[in-house]
Amino acid sequence: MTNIDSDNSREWAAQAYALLKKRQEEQKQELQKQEEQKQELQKQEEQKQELIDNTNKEKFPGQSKTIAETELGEFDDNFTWSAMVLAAQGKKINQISIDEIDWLTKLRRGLEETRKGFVTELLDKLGDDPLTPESLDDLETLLIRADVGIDSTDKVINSLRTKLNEEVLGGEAGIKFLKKELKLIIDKPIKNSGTDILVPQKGKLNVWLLVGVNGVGKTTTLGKLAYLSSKSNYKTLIAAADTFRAAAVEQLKVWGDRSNVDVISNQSKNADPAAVVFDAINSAKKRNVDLLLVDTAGRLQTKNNLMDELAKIKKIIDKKVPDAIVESLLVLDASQGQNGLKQAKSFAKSADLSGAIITKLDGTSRGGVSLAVSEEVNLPIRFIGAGEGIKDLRPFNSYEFVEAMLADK
Ligand SMILES: Nc1nc2c(ncn2[C@@H]2O[C@H](COP(=O)(O)OP(=O)(O)OP(=O)(O)O)[C@@H](O)[C@H]2O)c(=O)[nH]1
Ligand SMILES: [Mg+2]
Repeated sequence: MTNIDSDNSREWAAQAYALLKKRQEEQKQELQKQEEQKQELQKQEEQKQELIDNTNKEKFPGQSKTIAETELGEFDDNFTWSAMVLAAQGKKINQISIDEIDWLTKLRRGLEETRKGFVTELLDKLGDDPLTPESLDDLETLLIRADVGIDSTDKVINSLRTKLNEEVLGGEAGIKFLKKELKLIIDKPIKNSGTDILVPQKGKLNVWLLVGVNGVGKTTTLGKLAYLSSKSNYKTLIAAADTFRAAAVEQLKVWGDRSNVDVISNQSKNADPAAVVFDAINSAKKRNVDLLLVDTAGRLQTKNNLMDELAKIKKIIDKKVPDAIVESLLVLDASQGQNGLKQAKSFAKSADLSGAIITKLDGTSRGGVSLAVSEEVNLPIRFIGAGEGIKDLRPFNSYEFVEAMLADK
């Protein structure tokens, strides 16, 4: 990546910042103008109708549902770093958005604890000296401590060792090589899947099942996905197939409401999750839906029940829409570290998974578990979540992830 300390980089970032600031001002003015026009129209309508009733509110819907625009923060080191990460991926100055900068800042901040665990320590240990076999031993310990997993760690350390036999590596070159190796590990299952970024295929019904143990963030992630999907103009629908937890439907409806996406549910006690999915598919077909997001239960009486239920849901989908594109996405809470990895392995054995979503990357020291999931469970990571807000989920980008995990400042 470009060195963010260089004058050129700062100058580039400063220009990007000025451009975003200007764009934000223009947007604010435009919004204000629209708001004034709306109010003016509303006033005229009210004057026309002697009877002022609630119908006026219905004519101007959506105000409470509008998700606030992200505010441009300070021009600081976070901004410069984020702008540089985007620039290194070929983004031009006028292609950068505040949302992207905001996300990268969050990701970098979120991975701070993971980073503190090893990069900072590693850099302290290395200083400017070349890497030695002893520093590799330190690195090995640090990687294991960051929950990168034994297999991934072995792979990285072996590559570094081979490299050290060939040439002398200084601290900075060592970090660069390390980033490359970590990226290779995360990218492998993504490359193998043949799909770099998971998006719904147009013209077909796409069904994404969110599965995982209780409390990992399935419902929250589904809410964020509904927002991303509808914002990207995919016709989206939610199926509330967690019928085990009483409050699950209400929780989903709140998310559905925020992104204007309907929720298909059955509130009767002990409703059959597969029956909810059945209804949702009918509805999806009628409405020409692109993406049906299915929330599933994280806890049932026994683990076998959970797997049986998922199998039943899948069977219904296969039967009703054999040409649907089905994705079973395992949601994993990064803060659970190796425990999360165990869950992933056990789910992968019983449920036919096609990808993983890593959540709660904000404020955990165990972000390295993402590498273990890629290496040991061979699952492509599709999205990552770093916060409880509706915008705190993004398609997974291995370059950004590794840069954030190893950012040296
Ligand atoms: N900090 C943080 N919290 C999150 C994130 N994703 C989810 N959460 C929180 O984790 C808690 C559990 O989230 P849910 O979405 O209800 O988890 P679930 O997997 O649906 O849980 P069950 O339905 O009980 O199985 C909630 O308090 C969420 O706000 C995240 O990326 N960051
Ligand atoms: Mg849930």
